[in-house]
Amino acid sequence: MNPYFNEGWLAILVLVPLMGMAITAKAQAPGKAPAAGGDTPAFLLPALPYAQDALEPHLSARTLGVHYGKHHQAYVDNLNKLTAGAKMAGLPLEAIIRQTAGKSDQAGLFNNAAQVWNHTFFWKSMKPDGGGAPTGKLAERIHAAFGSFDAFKTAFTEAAMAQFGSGWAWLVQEGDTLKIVKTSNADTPLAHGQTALLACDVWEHAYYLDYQNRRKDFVQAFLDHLANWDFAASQVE
Ligand code: MN3
Repeated sequence: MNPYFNEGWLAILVLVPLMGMAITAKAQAPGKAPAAGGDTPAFLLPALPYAQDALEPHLSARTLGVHYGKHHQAYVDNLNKLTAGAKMAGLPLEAIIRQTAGKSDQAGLFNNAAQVWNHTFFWKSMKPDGGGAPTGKLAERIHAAFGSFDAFKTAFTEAAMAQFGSGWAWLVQEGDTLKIVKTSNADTPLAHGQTALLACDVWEHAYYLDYQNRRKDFVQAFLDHLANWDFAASQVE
């Protein structure tokens, strides 16, 4: 009697049903529970407004790849986990941020929702060949609020440097006035009744691969080469 004959048939007898189960399981996974709305997450990572290498040499593709592809994506993923099956999942991001702001029992939800919003705003606050000075009405309002554009730049840099640890520097509109504010961690002007015009992320992950501990050089590059003043002007109310 040939022992290989028996083993071969044994293998076929065991493997064929297993393969069938695998194929069936694979075919069922993507379409499971279509009646419940499928697996489409409530919040998606918005597309970057430019290519990942478009801000070089001031911000590298490596920095943008990690910052957008890992950090921003993680905030989106966490937000989806935290809102899964909850009523909040159906609300606009801004409403979640306003509803959870200042509530210590909802800090996780606030932090992730606000960071999704802050980063989307930050990408729009930059553009290739940005920087320079604003024009038109925004320029007039900056002069009225800070005395000159140079004075604005000095004050914005000081705010970015004075933010101890992780956070953000912002140009905001509050009523009829423009202000520079800094916020800690995920905190955002949205939670304080202010309208954000321009954002600079000063978490170390925003600049460390390119500038290491030289936050001031990063802020300078942001103002001189990246700031998108057309976007800022479009946000003025
Ligand atoms: Mn960041």
